[in-house]
Amino acid sequence: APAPVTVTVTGAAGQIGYALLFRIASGAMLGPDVRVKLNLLEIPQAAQAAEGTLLELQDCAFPLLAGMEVFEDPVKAFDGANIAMLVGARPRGPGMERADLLKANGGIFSVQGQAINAGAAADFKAVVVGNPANTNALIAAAHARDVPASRFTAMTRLDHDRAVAQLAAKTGAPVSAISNLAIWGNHSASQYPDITHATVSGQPATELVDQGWIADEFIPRVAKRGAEIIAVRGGSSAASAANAAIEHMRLWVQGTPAGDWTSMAVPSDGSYGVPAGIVSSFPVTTSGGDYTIVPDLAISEFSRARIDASVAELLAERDAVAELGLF
Ligand code: NAX
Repeated sequence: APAPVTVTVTGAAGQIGYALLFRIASGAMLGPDVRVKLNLLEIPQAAQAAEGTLLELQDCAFPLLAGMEVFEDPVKAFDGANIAMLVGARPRGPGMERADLLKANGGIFSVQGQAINAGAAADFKAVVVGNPANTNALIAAAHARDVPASRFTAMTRLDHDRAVAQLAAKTGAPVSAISNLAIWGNHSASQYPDITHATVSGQPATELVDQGWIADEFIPRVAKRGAEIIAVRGGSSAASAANAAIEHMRLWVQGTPAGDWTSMAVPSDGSYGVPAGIVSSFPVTTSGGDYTIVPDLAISEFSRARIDASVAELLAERDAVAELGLF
């Protein structure tokens, strides 16, 4: 049998980590024939809780789970890693300034970038879930000099799935009938969920909904869905975020279906006027473990303004971390 795939999960004792690990071990991410080894990275205060999760993983007797270990040292946790799910991050506390948040997370992701550089596998791939996800990916990539920056991506698949679900609910179509929806920009309230290329059972989505709904209901609902979940559930999105992280990586490794794409925040190559280097969400197709930004889409004036606004926010985040010496 081929060697198991080593998957490093940071923030393993957190709520997303708890929703993520069991599904990875069950084969939901890499497929029913691929054995996995789970490396759980946590901070010392949470390492014991992560050990408890290991006991539960053991009790599942997953046939695909070839090994598992908890680490507090990033260098050990990323040694030989093929895949990293970078979930652990410093949340914004009460009274915390934005610069403090960027600084705390910059500290985490620069150290992890260096650890990845030191020992990750040649086919290494990372998805950053921990916020500010796009900028954390930028920082990690900058500190992993020998790893192509393209291997550091950030998650906007949750936004993508939220948008698909809202469009399905509005049109009365099943989610499986919807394709070619895209998220552009930052994983933040400035993101642009774009249905101008989307189809519902083959029909252009823009023929089924009006512009007022798109601008005044759909876009804000998707962009602020995280806050809605907190308000209703009393806690931030966990299982849906874990599901999206699995989908992000599953599609990257196993490929997007013919005729459709996914949304991923990836280092820009200058496509669509997004300055090269910043990690911004695009529609991408994947094949053979590589991704390609979907080329040559027509961008409406409305779309252009929304993309530019979110990109401006990403540039401001980049400048802020550059000022802090983190990038
Ligand atoms: P939790 O606070 O439940 O868990 C975070 C875990 O990370 C904790 O166990 C903590 O000990 C650990 N951690 C902190 N620093 C670490 C480090 N240096 N190394 C390893 N582990 C470390 O948060 P949870 O709800 O699981 O959310 C995790 C992150 O996902 C947050 O940053 C959150 O903002 C972000 N989200 C991102 C989403 C996205 O779409 N990109 C959506 C969901 C989520 O809000």
